[in-house]
Amino acid sequence: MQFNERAPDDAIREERSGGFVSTRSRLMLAALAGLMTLALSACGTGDSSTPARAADTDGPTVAIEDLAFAPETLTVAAGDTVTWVWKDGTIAHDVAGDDFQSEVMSEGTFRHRFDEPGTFDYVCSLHPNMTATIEVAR
Ligand SMILES: [Cu+2]
Repeated sequence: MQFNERAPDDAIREERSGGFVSTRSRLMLAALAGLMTLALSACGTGDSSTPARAADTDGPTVAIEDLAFAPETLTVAAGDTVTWVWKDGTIAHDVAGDDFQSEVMSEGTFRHRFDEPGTFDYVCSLHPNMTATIEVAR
């Protein structure tokens, strides 16, 4: 009777009051299991159709690795906070824009909120060929 342990209590009670034929019970349990699977997959679909919620939680991110910013161009919405994550071992970098500037460092993160729509170019001041852009959409 292992399947009983996995069924909700309500389902078990219903089964016991309504029937006594074990085959019928098993069929109903199978049907219940099918419904639960459907419900679970419906939930999964709902989650994946709302990526904006996950983005709100985690925020847009730029990795600093291999002497480059990745992605080189990142598009965000006005009001988004971008997080740069240092992932280049012991190589030090910074994030230098017109109105945002991180420390020179080799680990950790830097965050800046972009309130105004526009195109914001920035570089690493230690490696001027490390150029990248934040595009802030409306
Ligand atoms: Cu650099």
